[in-house]
Amino acid sequence: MKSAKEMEMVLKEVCGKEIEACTYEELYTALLQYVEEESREKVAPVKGCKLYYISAEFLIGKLLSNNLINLGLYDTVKECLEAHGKSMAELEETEPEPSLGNGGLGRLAACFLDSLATLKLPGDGIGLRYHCGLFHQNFENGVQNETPDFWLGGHDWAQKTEKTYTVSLAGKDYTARLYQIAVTGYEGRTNFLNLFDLDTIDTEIIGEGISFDKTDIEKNLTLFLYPDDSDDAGRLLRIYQQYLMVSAGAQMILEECEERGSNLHDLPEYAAIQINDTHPSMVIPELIRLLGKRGIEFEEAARIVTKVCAYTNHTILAEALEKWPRHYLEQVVPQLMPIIEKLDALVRSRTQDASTAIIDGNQVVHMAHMDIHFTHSTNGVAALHTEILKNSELRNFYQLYPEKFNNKTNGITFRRWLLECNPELTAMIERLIGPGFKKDASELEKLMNFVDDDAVLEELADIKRDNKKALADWLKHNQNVTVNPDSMFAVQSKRLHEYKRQQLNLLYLIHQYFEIRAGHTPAAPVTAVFGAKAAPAYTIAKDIIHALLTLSKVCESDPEVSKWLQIVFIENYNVTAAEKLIPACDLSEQISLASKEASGTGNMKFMLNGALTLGTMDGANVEIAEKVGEENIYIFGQSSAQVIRRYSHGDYCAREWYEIDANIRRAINFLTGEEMLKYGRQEHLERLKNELIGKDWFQTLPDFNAYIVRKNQAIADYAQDPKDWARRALINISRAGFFSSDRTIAEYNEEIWHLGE
Ligand code: 26V
Repeated sequence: MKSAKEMEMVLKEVCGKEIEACTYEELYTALLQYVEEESREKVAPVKGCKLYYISAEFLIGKLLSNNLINLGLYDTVKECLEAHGKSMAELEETEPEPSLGNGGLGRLAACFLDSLATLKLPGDGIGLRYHCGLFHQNFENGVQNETPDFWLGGHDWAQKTEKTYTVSLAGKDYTARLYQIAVTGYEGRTNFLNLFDLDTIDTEIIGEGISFDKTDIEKNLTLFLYPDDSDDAGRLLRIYQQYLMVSAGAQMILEECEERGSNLHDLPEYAAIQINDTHPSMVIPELIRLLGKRGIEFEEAARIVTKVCAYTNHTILAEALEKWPRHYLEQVVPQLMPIIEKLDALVRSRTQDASTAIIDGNQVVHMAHMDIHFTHSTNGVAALHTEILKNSELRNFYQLYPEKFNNKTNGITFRRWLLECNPELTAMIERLIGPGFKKDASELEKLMNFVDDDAVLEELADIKRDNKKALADWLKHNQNVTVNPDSMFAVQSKRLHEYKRQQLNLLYLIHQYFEIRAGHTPAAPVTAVFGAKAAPAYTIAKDIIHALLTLSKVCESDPEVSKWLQIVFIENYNVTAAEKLIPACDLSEQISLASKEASGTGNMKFMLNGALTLGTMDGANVEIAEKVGEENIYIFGQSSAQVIRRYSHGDYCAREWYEIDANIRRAINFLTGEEMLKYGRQEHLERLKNELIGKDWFQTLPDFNAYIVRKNQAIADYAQDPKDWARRALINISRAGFFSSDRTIAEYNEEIWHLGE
């Protein structure tokens, strides 16, 4: 362990001058280089089986502080910088956030890499080096606007290597180059995130906003994550991207295993591959193809690949379960089509059930079907989700292969989502129960000894107050909005999607607007905070953003209402923003339509940071409720069984609810009333109103009144008994241990991967 003095020597040497004389940019670069070297020291040779986690997304967040924490250097560096008048916070601002992911699926992959390295398990990530990643969001006149996020350019963590692989796309050869980001665990080993890219990518082809020529593969292949797929060219581009990732990845895996002594017939002893959702599914036929080229005949290759690969399902939403018209694959990856056909024939020899075919009667290729047939494990990401897969969505597959199905409830890394983002709370916990919880999260349970300790509860409340103040300062600095840290912070931050039901929150806020104007003020002032990006082509999602931004102005301009209710929308919500927002939250909004949110992981982050959850019995909320007990969570709404029944009967009629219920009618009509039209756009608001009355596919209206009651109960409890609120927050923290991704990864390893050292 280095002292601050030694750290000073290191920095001075790398920068070639006194720390005082360095810019933050220079210090950042020096530290990046230093951390890189320290991380490399922890690279260990692999014995036995190694994991390859293939994923289209890795939402890793900024790396400097995280790596310093994991290397045990954070306090030393901070002390050293402060001794020379430099601030860690300003240093952190110089680092761009890597734009390699979109939401929970990508963040989960990043948490998993941290836990693998922390548990000293050999496990690398495989993905793509997107030049602009997901778009940058800003609001212009109340509307989401998308621009490219040029996060590359300065000094970044991905090191260019000399390793390249040839990948054939539509019959033409391209050279995929490997870049590597070192992933250092907390007191653990160093693994790598392997990212592939082409040398020929050209950001100059980006035109207005995030538009570009989708057919110019050589220049565009890794420009953006999830390019707009509303046309053929966009959908083909997705397949091009996916194949680049899996073909280069599969070649790298085989090369590594052969170097370590595999004869490829014994590949399952050397490699485990986890397929993160369906985006990397083509790795199955690609591996079979590559094994074939090395002389292994088809049936054996299919058996080997089935043993090596495992698949994780992250959603039951039909539109997210990828399926491609056969002619797309014939165009982009003609070399895979004969293999996919043979796999389909093999399936048909196993079962008569046409619903499980890989290629259906309409010549559409179902990627998830291929995954389930030709991997040895299919897992859901929370207990309820896995049950729904087994009993509803994937029932026919479960009947075929009951032994393949298993649950792995998601988790989050406590290093980033507690140690890094909430140092004050971390220090308090450490003082009370010692440092063991950092590596064994179940030790948080020891905090239960303090739930009746007034001094501890007061301290916890003070920490929350400080974090709210810090968020308020950050919002002032970044968006020039002023919020009241003495109000209750109710936060809904996640991708914008109708199933997540930001529109339910919107209707509640309209309801509150009416109530306040009628003199029925809430028990405490409330700040409703949102963070959400909408997919650029998802019209209704963008309309919901517009309605919230418009309502925010309506509330702000009304002096009666603004005393009690403020709506804040964080621009460009990302990992960096989440790290500020989550520690400052009082009430965590997890209000998806039951059955639709596979797990959620934000729910876990908020709980760990001492927020109480207001949620439906969906995803991991169910397990959170089980852990904390019903008095320490606010549950409302229809059950998943009720929702599934309603869908299967097809008898939900939003208009009936609208016509019968005056509260619902009042809130929905307000969308196009004069207050809203004063600031908002009629076309957007009208479309949303019509959607809610005419369709409401995610059943917002049946849960509306229950949501109002539960939320107002939470606000009243918060206002009336702050000490009891703190007590319940502490119970939530102490019961959060289960949701550590270390636990999740240990389960994957014991039941699926069986990794070596
Ligand atoms: C699908 C699609 C479809 C086309 C547009 C772009 C796009 C991007 C991502 C996906 C995959 C959706 C699956 C997903 O992100 N699931 C989330 O996974 C989290 C980690 O398991 C889980 O906590 C969330 O509940 C689940 O929604």
